[in-house]
Amino acid sequence: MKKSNWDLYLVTEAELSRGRDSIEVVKAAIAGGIDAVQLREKNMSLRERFKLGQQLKKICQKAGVIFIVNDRIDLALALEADGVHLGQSDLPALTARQLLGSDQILGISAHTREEIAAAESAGADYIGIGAIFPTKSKKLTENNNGIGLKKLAELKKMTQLPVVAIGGINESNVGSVIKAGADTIAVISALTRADDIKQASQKLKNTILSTSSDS
Ligand code: 3NM
Repeated sequence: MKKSNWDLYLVTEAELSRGRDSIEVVKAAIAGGIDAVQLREKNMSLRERFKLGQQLKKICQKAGVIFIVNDRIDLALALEADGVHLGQSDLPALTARQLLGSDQILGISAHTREEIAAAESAGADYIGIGAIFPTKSKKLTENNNGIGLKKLAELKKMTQLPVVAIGGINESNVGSVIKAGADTIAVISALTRADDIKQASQKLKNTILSTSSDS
């Protein structure tokens, strides 16, 4: 993936952060070693996300952490983010790539061989796969139990691109997700709901690194 290897990717959601704002959450998670941040905040207006994004981008940039915007290519461009993450109901990946140019990171959520192939040919930099396990952080449209590790491993074999796994991942199951083939782990609640976000980030990252070096 562009701009270094990512192990741990925090997706922000202030409503799931136990009263803490996403700036506090991101700062603590950066202190704990996360590699990338995605501005999500589904319940904020575009203007609110823009204002928060301006601050998060500065914090990430200073720390050398990748800053990605979820869903909205216009917001990613306005914030001069490092990239954008799009789902299958957002603007098409090819359009996003044309708007971004070649230097920015384009992440695409994909669930099938066809979606992975389309993302690849549009110039995606990584494939997002989820939800791996049940999650309360997002209403799942398909399998409420998550796709599971076997399906993750199958999808991983269909692409040369780095795979970012998301959905219900925490300290106790992250090793199995890495072993199933995930290159990067994305989480909301494992960090946003942690008592000590810095410590939780350190632990999760260490488990990812030690599992990766074993396999
Ligand atoms: N996307 P948690 S699952 C934001 O399946 C998101 O694409 C998913 O939150 C997908 O780490 C999900 O708390 C929620 O389970 C991730």
